[in-house]
Amino acid sequence: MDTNQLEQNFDAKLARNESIEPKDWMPDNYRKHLIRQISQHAHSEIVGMLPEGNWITRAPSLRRKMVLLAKVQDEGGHGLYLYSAAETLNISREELIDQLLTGKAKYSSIFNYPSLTWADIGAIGWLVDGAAIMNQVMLQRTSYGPYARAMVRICKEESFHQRQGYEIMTVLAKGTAEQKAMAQDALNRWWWPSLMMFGPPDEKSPNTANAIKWKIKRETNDELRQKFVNQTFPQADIIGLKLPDPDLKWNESKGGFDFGTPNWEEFYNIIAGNGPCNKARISARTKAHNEGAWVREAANAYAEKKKAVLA
Ligand code: BYC
Repeated sequence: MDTNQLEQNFDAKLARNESIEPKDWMPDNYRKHLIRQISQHAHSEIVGMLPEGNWITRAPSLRRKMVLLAKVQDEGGHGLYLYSAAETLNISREELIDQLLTGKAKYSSIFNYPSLTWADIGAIGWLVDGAAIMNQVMLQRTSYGPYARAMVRICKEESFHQRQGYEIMTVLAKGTAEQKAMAQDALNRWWWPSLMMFGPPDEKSPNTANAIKWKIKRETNDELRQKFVNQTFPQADIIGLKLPDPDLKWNESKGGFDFGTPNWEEFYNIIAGNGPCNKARISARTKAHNEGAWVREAANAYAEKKKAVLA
């Protein structure tokens, strides 16, 4: 088949909502787009372990510590499913990790903020995992099969993460005046960065048009951000916290909230590597990678030996 026919087949598959699988023909730009998005997603999962890992030794009770440990381990697992999905697109794990550590690949802006108090762990679970699920639910129907399948399990685990965060916030918000103030302070600091997780406004998003055309994304950055605001307002209200946005107002005609504009200058500064924790995050990942070299060597040696025995 010539390229025209291959492209027609590819488009017809997408039109029938059939998934594209690793051995199927796909346009080179589709492959590149997916490698970029899936690997950035994988990097976000493993860098996302850092701000929360920061609180494992200081969790306020054994129960809290066990739950947080389980959550942080889940994030590591998500990274693994996603790196594996990216590898099916013909790129090696080494190359992907190298792109992260040398700053060629991005990871979510949200993980470049510090986690200052225990309430931040509640806010991260509630808002950051909440925003992640909002995005990932649609990704269960993304057009690339391995990515969609990874998302199914990730979404189930993220729902647990969101609930554990909301539960922490609920307990603090109903506790002493000091605890409630701590919860409100965490909400104030994490709210706007959570809205930025969805990416720049649609008219400033260079990748959205292709993502929608290829059914990689089923909803745009702005559509998802709007849904997230609509969902989160009542959750804050129920536990007596206030979203830190003076422009937040119910708009009957659109059936959703109007809300203020995130500080996009801060966002672009962070994704350029200049946020409060960018350097610390990459240096922690580099250290972990270097210290894990012997594990990779041992695993590879075992794999080689097994191959030789089976040959
Ligand atoms: N942070 O054209 P656009 C999680 C970049 S949660 C950093 O709109 P796209 C977790 C974008 O990459 C987070 N960079 O891009 C939760 C692009 O630059 P490049 C992970 C961002 O791809 C709790 C440029 O800005 N979730 O894992 O259509 C605990 C223009 O943007 C961000 C996902 O990754 C950002 N927030 O949309 C632990 C979901 N936003 O690549 C872990 C999958 C934009 O051209 N990813 N940029 O140099 C996506 O849905 C999309 O890739 C995005 C961006 C919504 C993130």
